[in-house]
Amino acid sequence: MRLIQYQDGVRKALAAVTDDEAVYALEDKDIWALFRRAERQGLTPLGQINADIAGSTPLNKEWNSLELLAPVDAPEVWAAGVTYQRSREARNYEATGGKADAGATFYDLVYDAERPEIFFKSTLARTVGPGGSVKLRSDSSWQVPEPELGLVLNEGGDIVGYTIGNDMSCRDIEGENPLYLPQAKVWKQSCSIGPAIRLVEATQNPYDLDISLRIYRDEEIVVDIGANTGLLKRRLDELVSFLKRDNLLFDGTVLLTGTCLVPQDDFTLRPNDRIEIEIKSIGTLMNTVVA
Ligand code: DO4
Ligand code: MG
Repeated sequence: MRLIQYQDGVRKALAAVTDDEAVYALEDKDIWALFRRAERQGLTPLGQINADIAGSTPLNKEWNSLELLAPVDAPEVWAAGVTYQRSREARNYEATGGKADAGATFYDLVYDAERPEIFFKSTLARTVGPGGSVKLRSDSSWQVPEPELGLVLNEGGDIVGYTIGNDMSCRDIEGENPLYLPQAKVWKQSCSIGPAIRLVEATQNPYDLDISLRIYRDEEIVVDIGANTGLLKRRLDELVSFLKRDNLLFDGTVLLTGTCLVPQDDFTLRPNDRIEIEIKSIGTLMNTVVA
């Protein structure tokens, strides 16, 4: 079971999407209202949704044809880095210009350290949803999407569901100096989340999700790669425990868990590229690139 938000006339609406892709409008204004209603009824969120949709009629529409919005209004998006060997290799390539004998880098150290890399990625105003445009920075010539599993947290730091995130990144800016990380990661429309949230209780195993990245340019596919979250070096609760330590979380804080997919090193995004990131049990997050 997944939850989506969509524009229904002038109002933002919440709906449940079943595993057979049927869409049921829900009465709650957002997932938090649904969770509170479930709690009052002594039900889990999934139990509440199943009770709501039993005997009701699904919308006569494919969910992807709705005007989808980010599935949660995330006040903040944080991100973990170098949580996959593939990211470690790519960061080392940027930082050393591809020299294999450069010695241990910060990235090698953080990959093995007890404390993970966690950085501030985005705010509500900087984050776009499915179908939205992600922007390129004007002062970078090496930019890529980073497809990541996203954890949707409540204010207590519990993982309530999983979504997909795109941690847009400038490889040249970060490679020049790791202290430039905030500029390599945070700008207007540099983060995207969606298209749905899969409820925790409806997720079999978050450590076994195939994730794929496709990039289309003039309708030709120019990047087509995939990996699996089973390659994650860390546990999800370990990442959350570092994020929430002495910190303030909100209902809807999203934590991206790092990328396992990096396009070939000579690839950079261009305006009008179409990015598709897919995790089958969540959906496909599609965004177009603008200058
Ligand atoms: O160190 C930079 C961040 C790496 C990152 O965003 C990732 O591994 O996904
Ligand atoms: Mg990343």
